[in-house]
Amino acid sequence: MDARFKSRDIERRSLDVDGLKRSFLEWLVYSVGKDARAATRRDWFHTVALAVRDRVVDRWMDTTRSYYQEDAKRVYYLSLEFLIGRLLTNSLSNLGIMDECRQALDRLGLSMDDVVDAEPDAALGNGGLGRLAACFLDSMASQGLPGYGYGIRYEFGLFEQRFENGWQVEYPEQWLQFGNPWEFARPEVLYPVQFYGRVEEFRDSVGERAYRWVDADRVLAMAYDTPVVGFGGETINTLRLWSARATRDFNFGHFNDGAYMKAVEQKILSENLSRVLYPNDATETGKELRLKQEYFFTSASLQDILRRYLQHHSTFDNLPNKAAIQLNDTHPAIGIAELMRLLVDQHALRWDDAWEITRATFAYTNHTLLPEALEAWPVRMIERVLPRHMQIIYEINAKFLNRTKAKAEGDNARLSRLSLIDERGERRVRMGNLAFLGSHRVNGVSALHTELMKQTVFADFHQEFPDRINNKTNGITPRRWLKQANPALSELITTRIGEGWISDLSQIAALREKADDVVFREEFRRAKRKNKKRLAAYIARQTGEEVLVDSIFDVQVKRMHEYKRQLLNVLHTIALYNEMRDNPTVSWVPVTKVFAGKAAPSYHMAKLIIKLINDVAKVVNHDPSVHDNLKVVLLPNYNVTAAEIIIPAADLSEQISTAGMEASGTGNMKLALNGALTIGTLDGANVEIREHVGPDNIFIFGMTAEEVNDLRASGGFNPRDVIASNPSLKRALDMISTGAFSPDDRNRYHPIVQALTDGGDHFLVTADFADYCRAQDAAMQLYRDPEEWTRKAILNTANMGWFSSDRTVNEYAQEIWDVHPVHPSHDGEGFR
Ligand code: OAK
Repeated sequence: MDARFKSRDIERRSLDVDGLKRSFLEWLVYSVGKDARAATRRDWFHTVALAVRDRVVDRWMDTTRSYYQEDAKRVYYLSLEFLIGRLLTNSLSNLGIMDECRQALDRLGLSMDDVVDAEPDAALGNGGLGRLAACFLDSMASQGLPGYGYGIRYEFGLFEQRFENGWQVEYPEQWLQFGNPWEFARPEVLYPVQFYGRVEEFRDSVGERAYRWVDADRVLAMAYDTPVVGFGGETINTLRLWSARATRDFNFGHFNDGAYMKAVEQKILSENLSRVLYPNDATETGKELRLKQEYFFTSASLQDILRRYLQHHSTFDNLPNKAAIQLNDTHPAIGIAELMRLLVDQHALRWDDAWEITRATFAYTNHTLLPEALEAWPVRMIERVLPRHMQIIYEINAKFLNRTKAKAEGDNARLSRLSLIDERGERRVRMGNLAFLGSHRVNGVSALHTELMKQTVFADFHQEFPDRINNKTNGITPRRWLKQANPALSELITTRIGEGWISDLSQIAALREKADDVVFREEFRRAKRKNKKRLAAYIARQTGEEVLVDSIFDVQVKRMHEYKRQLLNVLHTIALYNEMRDNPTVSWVPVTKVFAGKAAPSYHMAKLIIKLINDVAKVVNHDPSVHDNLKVVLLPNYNVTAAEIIIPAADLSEQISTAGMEASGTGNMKLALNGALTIGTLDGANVEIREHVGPDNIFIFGMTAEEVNDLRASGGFNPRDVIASNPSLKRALDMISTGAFSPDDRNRYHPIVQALTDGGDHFLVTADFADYCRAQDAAMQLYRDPEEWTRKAILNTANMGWFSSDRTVNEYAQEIWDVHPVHPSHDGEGFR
């Protein structure tokens, strides 16, 4: 071999400081095409990312090869969203070469932080569901599980949020503008995906009735692969994202007509499919383009899965033993009809055999019970866009209802609830029912949520299939959410208990005994204070507001939604403000209320709540009579990177949804793991967090899900009575309604006041207000005693081990997927 190539080949893999430095310089010149003197921070980011990527490629191929050689059962995680965030620190940290990289950059006169900051966030998701998918990818790779992510390579991720005059304004998020160094384009991995057209019936070779989908429009799905680096770098899995490409024959047809401009227009239109992520978190608007996105990525993924399977097999009997397909909510649920179509129409399987294989292959995770979020596509739309799938759905439904009819004993109401078609009003396909019926396992994401699934939306299905629903409480990856986001605390932990916790978070329980160690408490506080300083600087940069590092950092970060009750927090803020003004001589515990979160662009109430927070902030922050004891900040553009700065700095974690409405929450887990005390309702995973951290180390308040249910069943309550009996609530609401925070437009908040009063207060903000204030007071009192507060904070960190997504993914692997770790064989130099 040419000696030069050989030395470069070794260079690509070397992990020491000199090797990294040489390879940075080489990449900068030969791939980024810049001279070190002219290079921008972004150039350096691309350089470093490409050099790091070099170091995973061999192991990535080894991993893929071992899966292939062992013909291992794979799990395919189909998700319309992957909220990944930045990858540079993640890759370096998982490869164990963070320090080496920092030193190499140092020798080049560069700051690692600047280089890291030049990376845009991969924000291919809205919130909880998308971030969970990203945590699962990390956990699968870190545990050697053969897991693939499949989704869409959106050209525009979740919009960038800015505040203009206190209002949310959305800007396009152009994360691909300067290229994406992590991905590998695979122009040869292309699958056709069809839309529209019609179905033709014909007789097959043995005279059986068969169907084909004809006269359809075609789009191509092209693959982009991103390596998913597991902790320790042993396993490198694949995230495959699809991008829409126009077909060539599509264009040629128009060229022959001479309609050149039309051809180009059509090309742009068909490539719009993967242009933009829909910005609605957990609410569905029923747009045709969204349905097409769902089918587009699902169909391409299934074609790819079958192609891979057929490399080793000639019949489909073994598919369920070689592939587990997890549906991340109902967004890919059309895949059930699609797999049936592929097996029956394209591979000529008998219906019943195809159905058995399909059901044994799919499993479905539900992420919300909110009625507006349960997907139900108009039958007429599916008939038009996916005519063959509509027939298949009817057929699945007919066979199921026929079998059930006998047992239902004339209970037609029950049958119509079980039907895949909602016949009330415009006929619609209930995607949840389709997902349930076409899966062998269905799960909720916290113990409470799974129980509520059984009692509410899926009650009839649960009766019909009592073994199908099971619980898989969510988790979070300790690599990103403790090791990387919180170096101060993670280094402290490692000095005391070793680094085993990084890949086995249950080991963090060894910190429990340290809660009583006064020296450890001091060090724990020091780490928290360092993070709070970092956040204070960030707040100053982002909002211009100076906050007291020694105030309670009371944090509510999540999507803006009425059920998450940011309003409850705002009302408490106003009440506290009034108390501080009324009692200026009392020595108050200073409080900084930190909010962050995006509202869906069409969700007017959520946007009005954003404006209210900003208006309240303006009044409170500039009122000298509260002596800086209270500050309110709403940080713009909450995303994964912002979360990594905010979460490690939190003292108090707001998890205050109306009980029964938050399926799980995962921010609650990140905050508690980083030593924040939770103030929360018994909702979602808060219930399990209380069990793990202990009732003395969490502030629980408010109605339970059962009480909420009973109250609603009994016809609700009159918020006016509650308000009248609570002077501080009344005063806060009066201030909002008379324009104390909106002197320029005194009626601005009428819709909010209306919703909380005559509107019936659907989310029970007023009903929970008094108890919330009691819990807030208890938190403030505790904060006066730093030793006791720190003791509880440490116990939170120490008791959160169970909430690792490694544990969650293992439960899926054992109880749903039946997949097992594979240990790739690598030759050459390894990672630590
Ligand atoms: C998004 C779109 C449609 C349906 C649900 C969602 C969603 O993000 N749900 C959230 O999923 C998280 C992960 O399971 C949960 O922790 C949140 O409670 C839930 O709201």
